[in-house]
Amino acid sequence: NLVIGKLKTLIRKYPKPVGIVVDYDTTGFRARAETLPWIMIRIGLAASLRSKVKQGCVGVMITASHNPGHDNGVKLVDARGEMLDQTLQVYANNLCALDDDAEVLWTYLETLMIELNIQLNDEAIIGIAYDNRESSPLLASIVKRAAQVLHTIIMDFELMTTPQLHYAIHCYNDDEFHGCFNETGYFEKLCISFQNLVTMTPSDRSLESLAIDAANGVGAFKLAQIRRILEKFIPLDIYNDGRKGHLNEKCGADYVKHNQIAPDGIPLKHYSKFCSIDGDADRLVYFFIDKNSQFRLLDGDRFSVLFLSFLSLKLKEAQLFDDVKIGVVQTAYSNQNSTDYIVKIMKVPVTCVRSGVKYLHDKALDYDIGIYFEANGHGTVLFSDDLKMKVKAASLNQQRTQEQRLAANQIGAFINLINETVGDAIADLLATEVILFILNMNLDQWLALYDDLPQRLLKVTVRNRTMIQTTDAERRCTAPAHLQDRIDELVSKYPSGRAFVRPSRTEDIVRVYAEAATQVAADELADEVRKVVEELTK
Ligand code: 16G
Ligand code: ZN
Repeated sequence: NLVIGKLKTLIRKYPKPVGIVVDYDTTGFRARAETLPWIMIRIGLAASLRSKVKQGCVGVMITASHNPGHDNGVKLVDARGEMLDQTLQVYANNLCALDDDAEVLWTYLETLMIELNIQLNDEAIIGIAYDNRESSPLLASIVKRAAQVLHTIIMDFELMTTPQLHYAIHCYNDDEFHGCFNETGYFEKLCISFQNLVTMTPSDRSLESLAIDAANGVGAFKLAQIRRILEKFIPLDIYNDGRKGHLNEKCGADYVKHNQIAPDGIPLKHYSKFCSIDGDADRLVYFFIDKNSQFRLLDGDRFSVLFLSFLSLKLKEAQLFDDVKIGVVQTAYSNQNSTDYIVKIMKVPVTCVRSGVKYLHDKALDYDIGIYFEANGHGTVLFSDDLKMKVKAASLNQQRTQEQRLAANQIGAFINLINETVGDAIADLLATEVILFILNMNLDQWLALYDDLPQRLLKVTVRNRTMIQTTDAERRCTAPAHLQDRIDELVSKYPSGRAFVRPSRTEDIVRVYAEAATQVAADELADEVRKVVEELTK
């Protein structure tokens, strides 16, 4: 059997370390790069089977996002450009759990093929991309060789951001694109929509320079292309551009959000607005230094509010607002004041779901316009086909006033600018810039829309984090007994208090989150909750 022979060669070259256990969930695998080659064999096989089942192209992204440069990881992108379906997660995990033996793997693959009603010779096609880590090309080549064992066509996209790959897979499988994707198409989509939005807006102002911290990641190389194309419209100055600094080291969206400080490597004095993206360019945060020399952060919640403000205004101007179901999706980490602003001031519904992009994305599909952002800066906007048609019709309808048609055109161009497949830091930053331009707002004014409640996030190490179980979008605990009652009791002592506890899915720890009217109170509440968690998990 040829397949077994080829698998044997791969396994011999990249053996599975003894006793290792891994878990693929919606966030993919992530670990020290040198521990990953054997996993890439399983990923290549799983991706190939998935493609045969879906009769479409699936994607494999090699990246560890905001983790340090010595780590790496892998994520599968499903045939519509979205995150992986749950059943495939099970297969990927099963493949990893099996003995490191070609015959054992093959037996399982055969069972799966019968179960999934596919054949070894069925067509399979996968697109592989990677970020700029040193370990990435080798890991990608292992995925490729393993997939080829199951007769798979490979599209080698090489260096790309995670959202670019999602978009590429979407295009490949969408009839409208005739199964083709090239990077120029992606850049054109973003830049042309951006230019359209700027030129169609009557204004004698021009866009101010934006200083971008690119985390020394793959985004820097892609942004350099966008910068050239958009030169005449907006000066984009790229720092931490991967030429000397280390990936995600004292820079990038996660570092800035987590530590609430400016990244290294960016001249703070020279600009009035800054943003940071993460290592694979799917997260974005903005920041600036205010007149009191204070660092001020604009995180994911702020994008929800800004995008919503823009879209509701334009829907109203286009006389479309009343026909459209618009909603925002957040997680428990979203600041309560952002939720209150959206619900009470903007009168738009907010749904809270458990953290993990997939859960936000799925919920956002319930709306004509579903805006979702995690507080960490990952998010996008989804538009229903029906909404797209209405907007198009409104922009062409000669019976409408010029103002109404302009607003519809602006919404149309905005839809085109957004990467609907997944949060895309580059698309999101262009969207943010153009909204600020159209609404004539600076970062101060954006920040002043509402004040964040002070918050505190703590990590608690416990014996076994699975002892903590949650419900209600991770906002309440169902185990261990009495934990929730004790948290409720503590929270009731603090004005505007809110706190929750959840086990992390990416680290072996429990996270405690608290909010209250003052920073001292938020710190104290978080600390008291931490003590209760420690006591009840002993
Ligand atoms: C992953 C998720 C992110 C989530 C985080 C929670 C994706 C692509 N990423 O990074 O959305 O916020 O996990 O991590 O789904 P935690 O369970 O350690 O708090
Ligand atoms: Zn990322």
